[in-house]
Amino acid sequence: MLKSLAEKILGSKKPAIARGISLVENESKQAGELLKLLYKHTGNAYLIGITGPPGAGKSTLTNCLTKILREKGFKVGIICVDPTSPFTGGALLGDRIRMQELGIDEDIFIRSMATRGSLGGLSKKAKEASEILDASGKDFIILETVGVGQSELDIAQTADTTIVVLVPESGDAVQTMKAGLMEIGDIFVINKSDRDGSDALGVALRTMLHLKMTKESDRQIPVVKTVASKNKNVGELYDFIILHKEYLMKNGKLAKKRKENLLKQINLLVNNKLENKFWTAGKKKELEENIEKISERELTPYDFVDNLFYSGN
Ligand SMILES: Nc1nc2c(ncn2[C@@H]2O[C@H](COP(=O)(O)OP(=O)(O)O)[C@@H](O)[C@H]2O)c(=O)[nH]1
Ligand SMILES: [Mg+2]
Repeated sequence: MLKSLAEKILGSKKPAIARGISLVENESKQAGELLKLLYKHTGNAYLIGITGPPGAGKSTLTNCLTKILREKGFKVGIICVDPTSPFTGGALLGDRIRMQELGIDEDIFIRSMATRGSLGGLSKKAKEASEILDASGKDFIILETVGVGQSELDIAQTADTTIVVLVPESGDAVQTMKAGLMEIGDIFVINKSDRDGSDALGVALRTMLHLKMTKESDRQIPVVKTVASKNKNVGELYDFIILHKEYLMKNGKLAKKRKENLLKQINLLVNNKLENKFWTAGKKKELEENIEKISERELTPYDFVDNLFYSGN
């Protein structure tokens, strides 16, 4: 059963890809088995992360980029993780229409993972979903995430090229730094540059990036001004993505980056497994029974945890 699903995914069958991603999303036991069957067929897709504040134009940019990638003959997978504007349920009408437009193309697979599970879980699921798309033969996978919390940063960091999207009204560059976005961007986009303030943001960003570059990188991080809603300058953004890809592929940087990501992924898998194994029903019950005592200072959390490790439960 799973074997035939895996084969259909490898054959790029849309319903099979959808089913595979659903297994991952629902944290089904079969998901792990499916990912094992697919793993040796992954590693061929190039992962683009697009992150930034809600409403910055990430989805609009993703659409423009996808069109360019399709014109070049590439197959594209898209995963959107946006808890602030879920596609389903209370979805934005524009987003839904765009998804339908792209979804018609046999060689585009688009999926939103906004509504289920905890955020921490979402980054793991998004990574797993991208493995399914990778195995299905997509050349490029775009991971669109809202850059507001750590887990979104985690998702962005699993990408080969991370694009940080800012808008003039999203405030000054200092805020970007605070949100940790400065650290993860391989390319910066100032979208909505049809609005006031984009020049000032551009200057501030370039100054900060220049300082950063002299400290830690041999590559100048580009800043691209776009108007995604008018498809302006997205071609330039595409060129910068390809340049970054070539930069990484020279000197084995891409392999090194992916290996580092693998180490992080394995660490997470171990932590998850340990945690699940550790918290047996008996141990959960012990915690429930003792939390009052600990809270009343009759028992220290340290002794409690020490005992928990040696209890037979
Ligand atoms: N003025 C202007 N509006 C834009 C631009 N790009 C996107 N928008 C609009 O901004 C809104 C939010 O865009 P969306 O792509 O959904 O943002 P996301 O939340 O980052 O995915 C939509 O109404 C878009 O039409 C732009 O470059 N200029
Ligand atoms: Mg969006």
